Amino acid sequence: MEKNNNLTEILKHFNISISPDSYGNGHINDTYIVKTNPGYILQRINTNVFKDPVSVMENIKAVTEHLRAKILAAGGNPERETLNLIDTIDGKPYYVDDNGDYYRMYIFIEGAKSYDIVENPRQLYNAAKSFGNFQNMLSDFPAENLHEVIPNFHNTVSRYADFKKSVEDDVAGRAELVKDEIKFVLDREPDASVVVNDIENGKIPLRVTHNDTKLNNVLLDSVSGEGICVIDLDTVMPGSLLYDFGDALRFGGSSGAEDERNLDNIWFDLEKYEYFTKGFIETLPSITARELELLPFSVKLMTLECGSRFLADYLNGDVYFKTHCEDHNIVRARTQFKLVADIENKMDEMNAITMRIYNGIYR
Ligand code: ADP
Ligand code: GN1
Ligand code: MG
Repeated sequence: MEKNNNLTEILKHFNISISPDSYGNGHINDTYIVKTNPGYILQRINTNVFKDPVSVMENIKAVTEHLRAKILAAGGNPERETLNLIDTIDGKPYYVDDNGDYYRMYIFIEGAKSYDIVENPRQLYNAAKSFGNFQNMLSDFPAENLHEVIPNFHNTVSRYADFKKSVEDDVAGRAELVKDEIKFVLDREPDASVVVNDIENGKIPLRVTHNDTKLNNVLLDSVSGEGICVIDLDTVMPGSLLYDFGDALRFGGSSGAEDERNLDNIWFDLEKYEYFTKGFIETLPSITARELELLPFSVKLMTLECGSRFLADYLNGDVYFKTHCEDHNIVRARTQFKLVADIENKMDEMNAITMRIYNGIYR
């Protein structure tokens, strides 16, 4: 829930004297637009999700400095192609108020938009190139310098353990209402260990990844549609390329909104899969044979993970994701499970599309 802090007072610490307006549709932080010229984005970091906000800010500072140097070296515009933190009047990259809330400010990137729903598949091609390029730019970032701000964020094995605990505890007394959905998740437990095991035994490389590659976490140019800037850098941590690929298509490959109530409107769209996959593979020639093989599976895995997280939050009484109605989390979980079932049916086609794209580019 949004807090009623005095944001005008907060902004004075960034040397700004107007009041901001709520902005965007993120599920985690409170985001505000500051309509000055140039404009800014003010965010209150969600410290229920990010228990150690100082580590989050250290990660973001280090990552954005690294990206800035890469963008400059490539002749780009770092004020548009990466996030830029604005310091407080005390010279710090964030402000802590009397309640212990953490605020940060970024330059507002003009002439670009994020999308909560895909309007045409070309957007996925462009977003994929941005996410792929983001990984490329971070390929020489010293991963050991990153704090693991949410431990085991995409560890699907430990996500299953968390899920089972939520079912057992049933703190909101809702488990009886969603027995079918719980069974859907539990039936697929063997999937959870595939990527995690391969990372552990060295068959899949750890890379510095974004870990939250929703379409609304990339800004596309309002005129050309080209990918401009990858945003929402809170979860940049060591991870697998498969997490970024799978999570992007979980959201971008759907025929409808993440919280669509009419499940007849939800299916997995192979055309969208094709566009995103092309942009991603094209940009990431370093992809290994095992990663390539698991691309289609990763979409199922990340969709299952996200659905189980929405369902767990429903069982926990809606304490993690922002919700706008009483059943929001279960509505979201159901779209994810509908997608998982459809992806399972389309796995052969997804494998064929992937190999056709790869062979078309690299063979
Ligand atoms: P959350 O972690 O809650 O998802 P985000 O960092 O993704 O928050 O921000 C929410 C939304 O605000 C984004 O989807 C995007 O539309 C917008 N936004 C965030 N940062 C910027 C920026 N620097 N310039 C323009 N828009 C931004
Ligand atoms: C959250 O912050 P946002 O809205 O981009 C969540 C992701 C989920 C996503 C589901 C830190 O992303 O992991 O996939 O919601 N971020 C965090 O829409 O938990
Ligand atoms: Mg976001």
